[in-house]
Amino acid sequence: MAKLDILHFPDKRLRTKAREINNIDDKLRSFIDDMFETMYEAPGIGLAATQVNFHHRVMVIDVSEEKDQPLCFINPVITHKEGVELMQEGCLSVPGFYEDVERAEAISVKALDKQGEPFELTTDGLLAVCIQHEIDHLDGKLFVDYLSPLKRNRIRKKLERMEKEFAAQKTRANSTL
Ligand code: GNR
Ligand code: NI
Repeated sequence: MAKLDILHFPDKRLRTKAREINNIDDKLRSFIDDMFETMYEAPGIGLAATQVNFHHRVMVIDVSEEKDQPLCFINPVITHKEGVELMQEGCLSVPGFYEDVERAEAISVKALDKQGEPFELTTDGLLAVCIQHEIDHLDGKLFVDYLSPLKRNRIRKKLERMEKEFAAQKTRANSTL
């Protein structure tokens, strides 16, 4: 098992459209285990492969209180949407920012599980929001895209500044080794 590095907005790689997966093998399953480890450690309730620079359609979610209900979706497709709902969202690729986003209130989604078995799920609430958020990642989309350009640019500038500060700190740490 290994913890993976998470890309941060405005990294261009987060804009990549992920490809369909047509081969579900042990190598992919081991990568999925790494995704779960990365998500639980973060901690987050979901993680899309795009966020860890793997541009294939796979995502993991666990919205349970006890963190004992792991869900894995391969090639997820939303087959039905109903209603609208506003929910405050955050994202591991946009650390420290939380904003209201409008999403479908209830959805049905079909996907393949880790064994390659097809399943379909109808849900609402946080799980429905999270599924829509993760599928957006696989399409190169982020929750900040739903905000005004003004808000999005403010977030981008703050994160760019933090990233620079972080890089400078790493350089200082290395030069004292
Ligand atoms: O951990 C996360 N919390 C969250 C809260 C509200 C709506 C969506 C999310 S997903 C996020 C983890 C993440 O960035 N997944 O891509
Ligand atoms: Ni996210």
